[in-house]
Amino acid sequence: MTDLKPRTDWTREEIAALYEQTLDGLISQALRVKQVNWPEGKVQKSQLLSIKTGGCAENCGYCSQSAHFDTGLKAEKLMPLEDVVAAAKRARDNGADRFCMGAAWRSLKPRDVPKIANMVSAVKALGLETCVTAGMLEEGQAEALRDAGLDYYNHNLDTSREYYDQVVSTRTYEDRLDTLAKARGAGIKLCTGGILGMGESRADRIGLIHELSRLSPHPESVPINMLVPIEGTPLGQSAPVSVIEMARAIAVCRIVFPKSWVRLSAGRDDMSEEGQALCLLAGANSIFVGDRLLTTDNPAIAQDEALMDAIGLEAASHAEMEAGPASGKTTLIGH
Ligand code: SAM
Ligand code: DTB
Ligand code: SF4
Repeated sequence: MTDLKPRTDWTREEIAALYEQTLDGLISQALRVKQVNWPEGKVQKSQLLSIKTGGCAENCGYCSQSAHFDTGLKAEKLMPLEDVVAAAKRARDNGADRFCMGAAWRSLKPRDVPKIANMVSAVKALGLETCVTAGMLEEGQAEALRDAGLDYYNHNLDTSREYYDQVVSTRTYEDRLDTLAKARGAGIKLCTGGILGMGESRADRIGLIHELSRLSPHPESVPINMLVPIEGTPLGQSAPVSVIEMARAIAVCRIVFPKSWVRLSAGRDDMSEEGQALCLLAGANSIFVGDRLLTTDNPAIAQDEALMDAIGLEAASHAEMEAGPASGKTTLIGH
């Protein structure tokens, strides 16, 4: 370990070597990185709200909200501002520090930008960090959202470049990278990660982490989702991924993204307490709280509190969250 900047020049082979070592070797390496960069070891809490549900033009094979599949989900209009604010207040009461507003859109329409901007400003005024995920961005839209107070834009790469067309065919990997560049260009922090359990190989998981590691600077937030299988979608019958594989991917992310929040995202409701504990011990330092994600369930707050107590993990305060990783020290692994 040396004091150097997070690396954006990882090779796939180096990431594969991290991923494929023994689990105790991998986790102990991830823990060293965590201790240097996140000495407080606190867990950041985000809460999601689906502000525009269903009827999406994209055909993401995992998603309950695509208009291409019959998942039984009713499409809804954009939620009124006051309902969003009320939900954000509840999230703050739940101890969340970041509020993530998700819209089932292929891309953000010019007419919706002022509406989303108003939501961002109102949520920011509650003292919460703001995050939006609303599909592809066009020129100038990221700047408008930034000016409204947007901290993060979520836009997941989901899987490797090679496996991408097995998951979605209505857009390309390059489209995804282009929107990430637009958000970054406006000075918005990036939240981007992927999903495990879509029938991809381990090489695809390594490929995803490699693509994410090439983003410079690194995404500030890296969500790792376990597929929540949705009946009626092409991926609804996928074989579940093991929690040990989730822990491996998270530990590799901890090492490769030493200064990013690595989130154990969707899928916790299908995991045992022990499984979640393993992923947190492997280096995840962020979770979604509240009993709903976008359209599926998440563990209840009381359950999460019991889990945190059992492991002895504390929630990060707003100030600690804004301060981010320990300054001055950076960890370089692999040299
Ligand atoms: N439409 C926007 C987009 O695709 O960027 C935002 C909403 S979309 C639901 C946000 C992310 O949630 C997806 O990129 C995907 O990674 C994750 N996601 C969606 N459905 C999921 C599922 N069933 N299981 C796990 N993750 C899922
Ligand atoms: C992310 O990586 N996962 C979140 C958030 N970012 C937008 C969404 C998870 C959605 C899980 C399925 C659902 O609730 O519809
Ligand atoms: Fe639409 Fe996003 Fe769902 Fe894809 S993941 S179908 S873009 S809401």
